[in-house]
Amino acid sequence: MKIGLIGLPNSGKTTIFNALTGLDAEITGYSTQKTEPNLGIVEIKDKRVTQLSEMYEPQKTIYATIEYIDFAGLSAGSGKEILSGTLLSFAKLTDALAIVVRNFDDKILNQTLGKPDPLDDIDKINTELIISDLIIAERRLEKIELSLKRGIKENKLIIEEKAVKKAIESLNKEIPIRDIEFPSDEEKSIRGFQFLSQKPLMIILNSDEKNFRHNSELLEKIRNNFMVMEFAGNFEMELDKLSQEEQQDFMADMNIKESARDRLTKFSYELLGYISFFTIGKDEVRAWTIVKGENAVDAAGKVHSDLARGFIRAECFSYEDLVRFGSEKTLREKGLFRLEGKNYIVKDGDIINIRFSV
Ligand SMILES: Nc1nc2c(ncn2[C@@H]2O[C@H](COP(=O)(O)OP(=O)(O)O)[C@@H](O)[C@H]2O)c(=O)[nH]1
Ligand SMILES: [Mg+2]
Repeated sequence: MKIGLIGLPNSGKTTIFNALTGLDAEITGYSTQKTEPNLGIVEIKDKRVTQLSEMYEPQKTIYATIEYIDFAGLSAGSGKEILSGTLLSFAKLTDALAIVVRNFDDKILNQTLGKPDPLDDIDKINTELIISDLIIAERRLEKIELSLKRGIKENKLIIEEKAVKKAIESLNKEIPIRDIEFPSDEEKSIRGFQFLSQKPLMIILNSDEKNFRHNSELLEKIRNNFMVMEFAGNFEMELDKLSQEEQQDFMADMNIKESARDRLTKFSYELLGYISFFTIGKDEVRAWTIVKGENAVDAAGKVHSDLARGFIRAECFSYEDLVRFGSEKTLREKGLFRLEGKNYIVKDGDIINIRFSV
């Protein structure tokens, strides 16, 4: 899963990126010369995977990962193409975007940018995303219309024209593409554009150590429109550099129950509707990510396209049951070891082995 951190300059994107990845990317401190994004991959230390690894002692244990992309150079109101080509190409690769907003006082930032105004900043960034999409959509519409004028009356093109027009109409009213309901053929026709305002979006309120946990009113307001979580960016970045023990002490002081990394992981799964299933064996114990509602064939396809193509049955039991009863043998005796067909909807924590033949 790939999450892109975007936001106004000096909102704390890189600080939060460091807190999430444990990396040490340069904090620009008021200047934003850098335009290359920072990239960091984090293993999701799902305790269930660790436990399965202890039980099966495989040669390899593979956790799911989240990749964070910290974008520099997105600034509001520049009036031209805000996202440069490189940035846009990276942003397109993301599964979701997280807008980092400044909710901390800083003498110099207060003088140059004004006092923190999270709601206004969220508006500004959303407008930027909408403008970026509008430029792309309008360009595409011109091309489509040109083709239609030249007499190319392909059905595909006509469907796409409808979708793009709908998108432009909403964007002009500042409605993100995410909020438009397209018939599935229209949705498919524009999927390739990877419109930014279509991506699942969350807000990270980057608060001061001092006001952290005292922003419930503000959070409520943001929550009216977006999924939001609060970080104490600087504090949590520093925290990551300490020993495990010290971290625990400081977190207890701040009444933080889980690390920034763990909180954002859970939150991202929720935002994207993702769940986990596992494959086990002597060679490998591995976590896989799937969208809630996907079936056994979809799960098979995550592991290998051959498994989906030649799918026969899924042997399946739950992690909870395995831990409760201790062995696959007992699960079989209890009837908890199931054989599921193509339409079986995968549940979080399922342990799956695909029977297939190609
Ligand atoms: N007080 C405070 N300052 C922060 C916090 N997060 C970032 N900063 C400061 O804000 C400035 C910009 O941070 P940076 O992470 O480089 O922002 P970016 O431009 O969005 O990547 C730096 O001087 C940071 O030290 C925070 O949570 N609290
Ligand atoms: Mg930065």
